[in-house]
Amino acid sequence: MADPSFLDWPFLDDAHRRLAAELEAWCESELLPFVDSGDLHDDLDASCRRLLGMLGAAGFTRYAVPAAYGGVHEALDVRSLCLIRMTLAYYSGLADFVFAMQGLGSGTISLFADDRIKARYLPGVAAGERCAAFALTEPESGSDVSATRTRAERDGDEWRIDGTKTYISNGGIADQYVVFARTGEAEGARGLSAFVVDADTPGLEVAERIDVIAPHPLATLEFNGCRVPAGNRLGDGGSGFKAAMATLDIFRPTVGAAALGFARRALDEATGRSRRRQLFGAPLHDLQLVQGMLGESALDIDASALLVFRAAWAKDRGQARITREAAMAKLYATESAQAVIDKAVQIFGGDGVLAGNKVEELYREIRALRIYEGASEVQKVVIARAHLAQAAEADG
Ligand code: COS
Repeated sequence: MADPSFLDWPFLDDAHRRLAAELEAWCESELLPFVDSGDLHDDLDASCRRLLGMLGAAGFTRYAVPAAYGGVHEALDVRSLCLIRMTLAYYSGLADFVFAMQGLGSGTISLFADDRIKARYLPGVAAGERCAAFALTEPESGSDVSATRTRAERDGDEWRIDGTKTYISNGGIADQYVVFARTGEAEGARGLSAFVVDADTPGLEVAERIDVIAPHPLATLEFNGCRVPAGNRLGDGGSGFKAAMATLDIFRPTVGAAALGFARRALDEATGRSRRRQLFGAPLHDLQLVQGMLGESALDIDASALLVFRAAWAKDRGQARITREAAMAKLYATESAQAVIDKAVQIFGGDGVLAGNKVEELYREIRALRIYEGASEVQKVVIARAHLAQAAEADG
């Protein structure tokens, strides 16, 4: 079992410790039997719906939404989101994915929509009855959000949306999408707006399902004359870029938390292997090179946890922007989890690359986290800009 001592750190309070214990027990009694049943990837869409139902019935999806609309905390509690992602990821990448998308997919609504839209879309997300998605990326704009080409034009009391979104998680199974489109208030970043679009809106089609190394529902969406009511715009016209960034600020630490969950599992697997496996007449962990790998991994895991829970705590205690802290948490936790998992595969030797071995699964699961919600290179730019801004401010 992974080291639980981080739960005593001052970033967390008793409610978090209770949540961690409750979730751990649920994972052992409910999630693990489902994951171990082995048919998780036979019908991916059905598994995701089943996991969503399970997470909803257990009350965990309520953490993805504010209390006024069926959630647990008055505002999204980032430490709870991180704890949940970290724990689910330890047991199942797919379970973590399903939970994460309820938060990211509805986050812009929670933060920026008016009460009527919140009341319409959030309670179903909290209950695990409506599946949410976040549609930002396009074929020509991933890291450069200001290059978004999808357009939304006002036509009477509706918006008409045209364009293509790709790599959309939950694409094809979501009930609702938060979509970012160019509304033309200005060039670049200042001319985008966010909308919520029901999945069954005429003019919205799933053009293609996308297969990736760690399978989860992913699709390209086409918007062709897709009309939504004027009231489905989230926030002011032209505020879409900032809304996307503010949403990502909250969810980037949770990506770090998921990476932490994968890394914790990998270290547990590697530790078990190094204690069981005999080499040169002694347990594998007697070899100093193996100790070096275990030591570096344990260090990386604690450093990641410190950055993840520092970012989450800063947001929860009311810091207006955690852009820098969130970028550091995501960057460090995802990059170091990749290294921890790679070492675990190495410690397993040939068995580590066998299809079906847990460390082989983790090796595939971790890769996308260094890319989605802002690639590692973007996080470095964000951190450097914040650093330079601080330096300029200090100089007056
Ligand atoms: N919160 C609120 N506002 C923010 C913000 C944040 N986190 N980050 C930037 N802004 C504001 C800026 O303050 C600026 O406001 P003003 O126009 O009033 O000055 C505006 O947004 C534009 O910011 P900036 O000039 O930094 O925009 P860039 O186009 O240079 O964007 C990066 C830079 C690369 C950092 C940004 O596009 C990004 O994070 N890209 C990655 C996107 C991503 O995560 N994609 C994955 C899709 S989801 S899987």
